Amino acid sequence: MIAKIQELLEEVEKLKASNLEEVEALRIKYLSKKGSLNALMADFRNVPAEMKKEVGMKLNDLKAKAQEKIAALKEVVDTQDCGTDELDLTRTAYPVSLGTRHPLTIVKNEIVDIFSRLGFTLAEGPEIEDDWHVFSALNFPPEHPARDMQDTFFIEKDPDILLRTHTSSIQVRTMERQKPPIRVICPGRVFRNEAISYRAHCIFHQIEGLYIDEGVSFADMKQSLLYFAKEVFGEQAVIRMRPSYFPFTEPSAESCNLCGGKGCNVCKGTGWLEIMGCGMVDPNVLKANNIDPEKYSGFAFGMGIERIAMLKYGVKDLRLYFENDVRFLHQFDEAL
Ligand code: 2NL
Repeated sequence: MIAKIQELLEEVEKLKASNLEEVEALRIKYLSKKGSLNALMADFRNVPAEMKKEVGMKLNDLKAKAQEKIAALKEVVDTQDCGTDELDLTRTAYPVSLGTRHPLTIVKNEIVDIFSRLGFTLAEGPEIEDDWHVFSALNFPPEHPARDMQDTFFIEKDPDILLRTHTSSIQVRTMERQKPPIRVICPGRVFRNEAISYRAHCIFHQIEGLYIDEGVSFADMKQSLLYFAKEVFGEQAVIRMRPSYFPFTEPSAESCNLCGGKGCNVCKGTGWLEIMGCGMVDPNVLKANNIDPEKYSGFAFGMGIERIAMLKYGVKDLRLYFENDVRFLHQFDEAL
């Protein structure tokens, strides 16, 4: 069997054709239902079990090479045909298949759009940052674990240059440039020193929002985030807030969305899914950014775009977002 495969392989490699009819004849001879490759495939049944793996691999290889060779011959003949006087008016005018938006881009655009309807404007910033914009201006104490090499990718030490671990640095840069009222929505890539698995990656995407003005309250935050949940997950969505902790907000909360399905394994039977973190901007953060905490207050929130996209589309493995396998990406054509 192996000798036969080898023989066919050599034969296939030497194939020649000078027009489309000849290519088609070769295709029928080798690749059609009654072709020589299928005949070999039928013999595969009689190969002893211990040889099946080796023979199977060789057979697959032969099939791939034969398909490749015949496609290459067709390509050559096709281009040659173009050189003749005969114009093929039946060929597609634009044989370019269009790409689609990445699911994370679709979800990011949707979130930006929802908050823009609440008066938030888009802001972006650099991925390579300094200590001030990522940690110090956000009330991270000097000994906070996020400042450690284990959690953050440092490019240089003293002074620290690092890859941003959250997009809050964009809001800090906004506060540098602009006096309140401030209402910004900040999407971007962030980087953390984490082992890659189905639920974690060292590069992922976040979107954060910040609203600062006179008299901004926790109730304003709750209502804005409820509007957001209804827009993303549907009118039936309800939220609840659970106390949480972030260095840059006080009080802080996790906003959870009620999951519709009974026995859903994402919510582990509790019925609630954490969708984002949020809170009232800590007065220390306002002070560090030259905003008077006696006059102004604000709320901020942050969420992982991968997480929202996972909940929205039921994607179970985060790594799919980064592999760019078109069989995965094309499933989001409809969502455009
Ligand atoms: C999460 C939590 C959060 C913020 C981000 C923030 C930014 C400034 C001031 C205060 Cl400039 N807060 N951002 C606040 C609360 C939560 O993110 O779980 N992110 C994925």
